[in-house]
Amino acid sequence: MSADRHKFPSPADLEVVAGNGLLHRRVFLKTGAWLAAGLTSAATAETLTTPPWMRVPGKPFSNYGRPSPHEQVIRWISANSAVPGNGVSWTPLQDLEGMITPTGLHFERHHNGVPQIDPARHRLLIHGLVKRPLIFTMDDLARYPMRSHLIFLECGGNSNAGWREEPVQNTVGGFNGLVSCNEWTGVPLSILLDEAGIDPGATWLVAEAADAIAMNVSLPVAKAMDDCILAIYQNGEKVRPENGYPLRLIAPGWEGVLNVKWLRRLEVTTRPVMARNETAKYTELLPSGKARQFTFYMDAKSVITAPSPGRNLEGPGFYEISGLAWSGRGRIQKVEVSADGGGTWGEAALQEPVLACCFTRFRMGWHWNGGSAILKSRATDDTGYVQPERAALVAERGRNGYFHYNAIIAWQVGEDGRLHHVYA
Ligand SMILES: Nc1nc2c(c(=O)[nH]1)N[C@H]1C(S)=C(S)[C@@H](COP(=O)(O)O)O[C@H]1N2
Ligand SMILES: [Mo]
Repeated sequence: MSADRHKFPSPADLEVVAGNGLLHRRVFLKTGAWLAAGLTSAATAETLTTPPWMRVPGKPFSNYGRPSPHEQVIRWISANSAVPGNGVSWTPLQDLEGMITPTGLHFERHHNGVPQIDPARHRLLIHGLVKRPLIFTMDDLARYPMRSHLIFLECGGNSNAGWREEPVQNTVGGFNGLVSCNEWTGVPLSILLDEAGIDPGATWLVAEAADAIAMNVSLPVAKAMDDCILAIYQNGEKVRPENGYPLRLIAPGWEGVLNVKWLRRLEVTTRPVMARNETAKYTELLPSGKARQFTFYMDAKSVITAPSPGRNLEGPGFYEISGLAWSGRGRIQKVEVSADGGGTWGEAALQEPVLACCFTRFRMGWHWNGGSAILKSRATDDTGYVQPERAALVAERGRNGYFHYNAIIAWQVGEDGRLHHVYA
């Protein structure tokens, strides 16, 4: 970047919408503003030399594409060294743009490793309170009508470091990367349940997996009939082994744990099974002494991915603040951004498409004057729910929290352009 960057023009002709230099979203329509900001240096014909790769023919075709060797974006893994199949890997949200997570960078949470399933030997059983128990091969399932959902999937434990007394210092992905957004395609669960003929008194399903712990959870029949699918495809190709190959339950907008991977059995019943992942885990004591259980929905949340810790500023001037917002209860209605720690807010531009239970990319122009600043983003969904400040979340949920951390996240910008996570 040229030193011209520092000779930024007065932002007088740009509409400032909130304190500390936040610009109206119309700034994106005025491309001239970015040129005037000195992002481009003087162009002459000599600047374009002939690089070595223009002097020889390029490489031949490949059977399966891979990222450029110059791009080394990876999932960061944290697993139990004694049981390496138990742990997580985080999506590097700080390195990604747009709304789709590349399949190979979808976060992972396994309780007992990735089973190596032969699809020819995999079966799905639907039984319990049904007229006709059914068993399906993958070939059987492939003959049913399918539907796609472009949805985020978030672990209920995502961002749990936010509950700590001291703000965790990590990248956006290392802190919040147990969330990803993919297109999932498969058979609507309602079709299969209708075929089996569920007893009208049945209220729950127990979903069980073909991994080495036979992981299971309970799912209300109402959700199963509403919008769940049994996914066979992920971003257009067969579901990846680590994400549930060959068959995965998708429960849009609900905690990751409900989205059972390597699905092999659905038992229709009248009560939850009280599995480990709905009793010992995912149940939390509130200040009132009551416990929250079956907190299925992932509430509205947002995070600024650029700039962010590790993606620091290179000096005063114009920047685009960009981030992700999502809600398990519906569409994102607006995202507000603050550069003065929440004193004043401006509305960010939402990139289309804005879909229910899906990542929404937001963008906001910012003229950083080089002083210290605190950046925040605040999502509102179409139910009217507003992402809470941290103090409000802690007041409501107490100090026993581990799951469902969705508070507003604050990045402190120092005069050196470096960013840190703060509680502010
Ligand atoms: N069979 C099975 N399904 C599972 C899990 C698991 O360990 N085994 N983990 C659950 C949890 S806690 C989460 S957050 C999501 C993670 O999905 P992913 O690994 O595709 O990101 O899968 C859920 N489904
Ligand atoms: Mo999870």
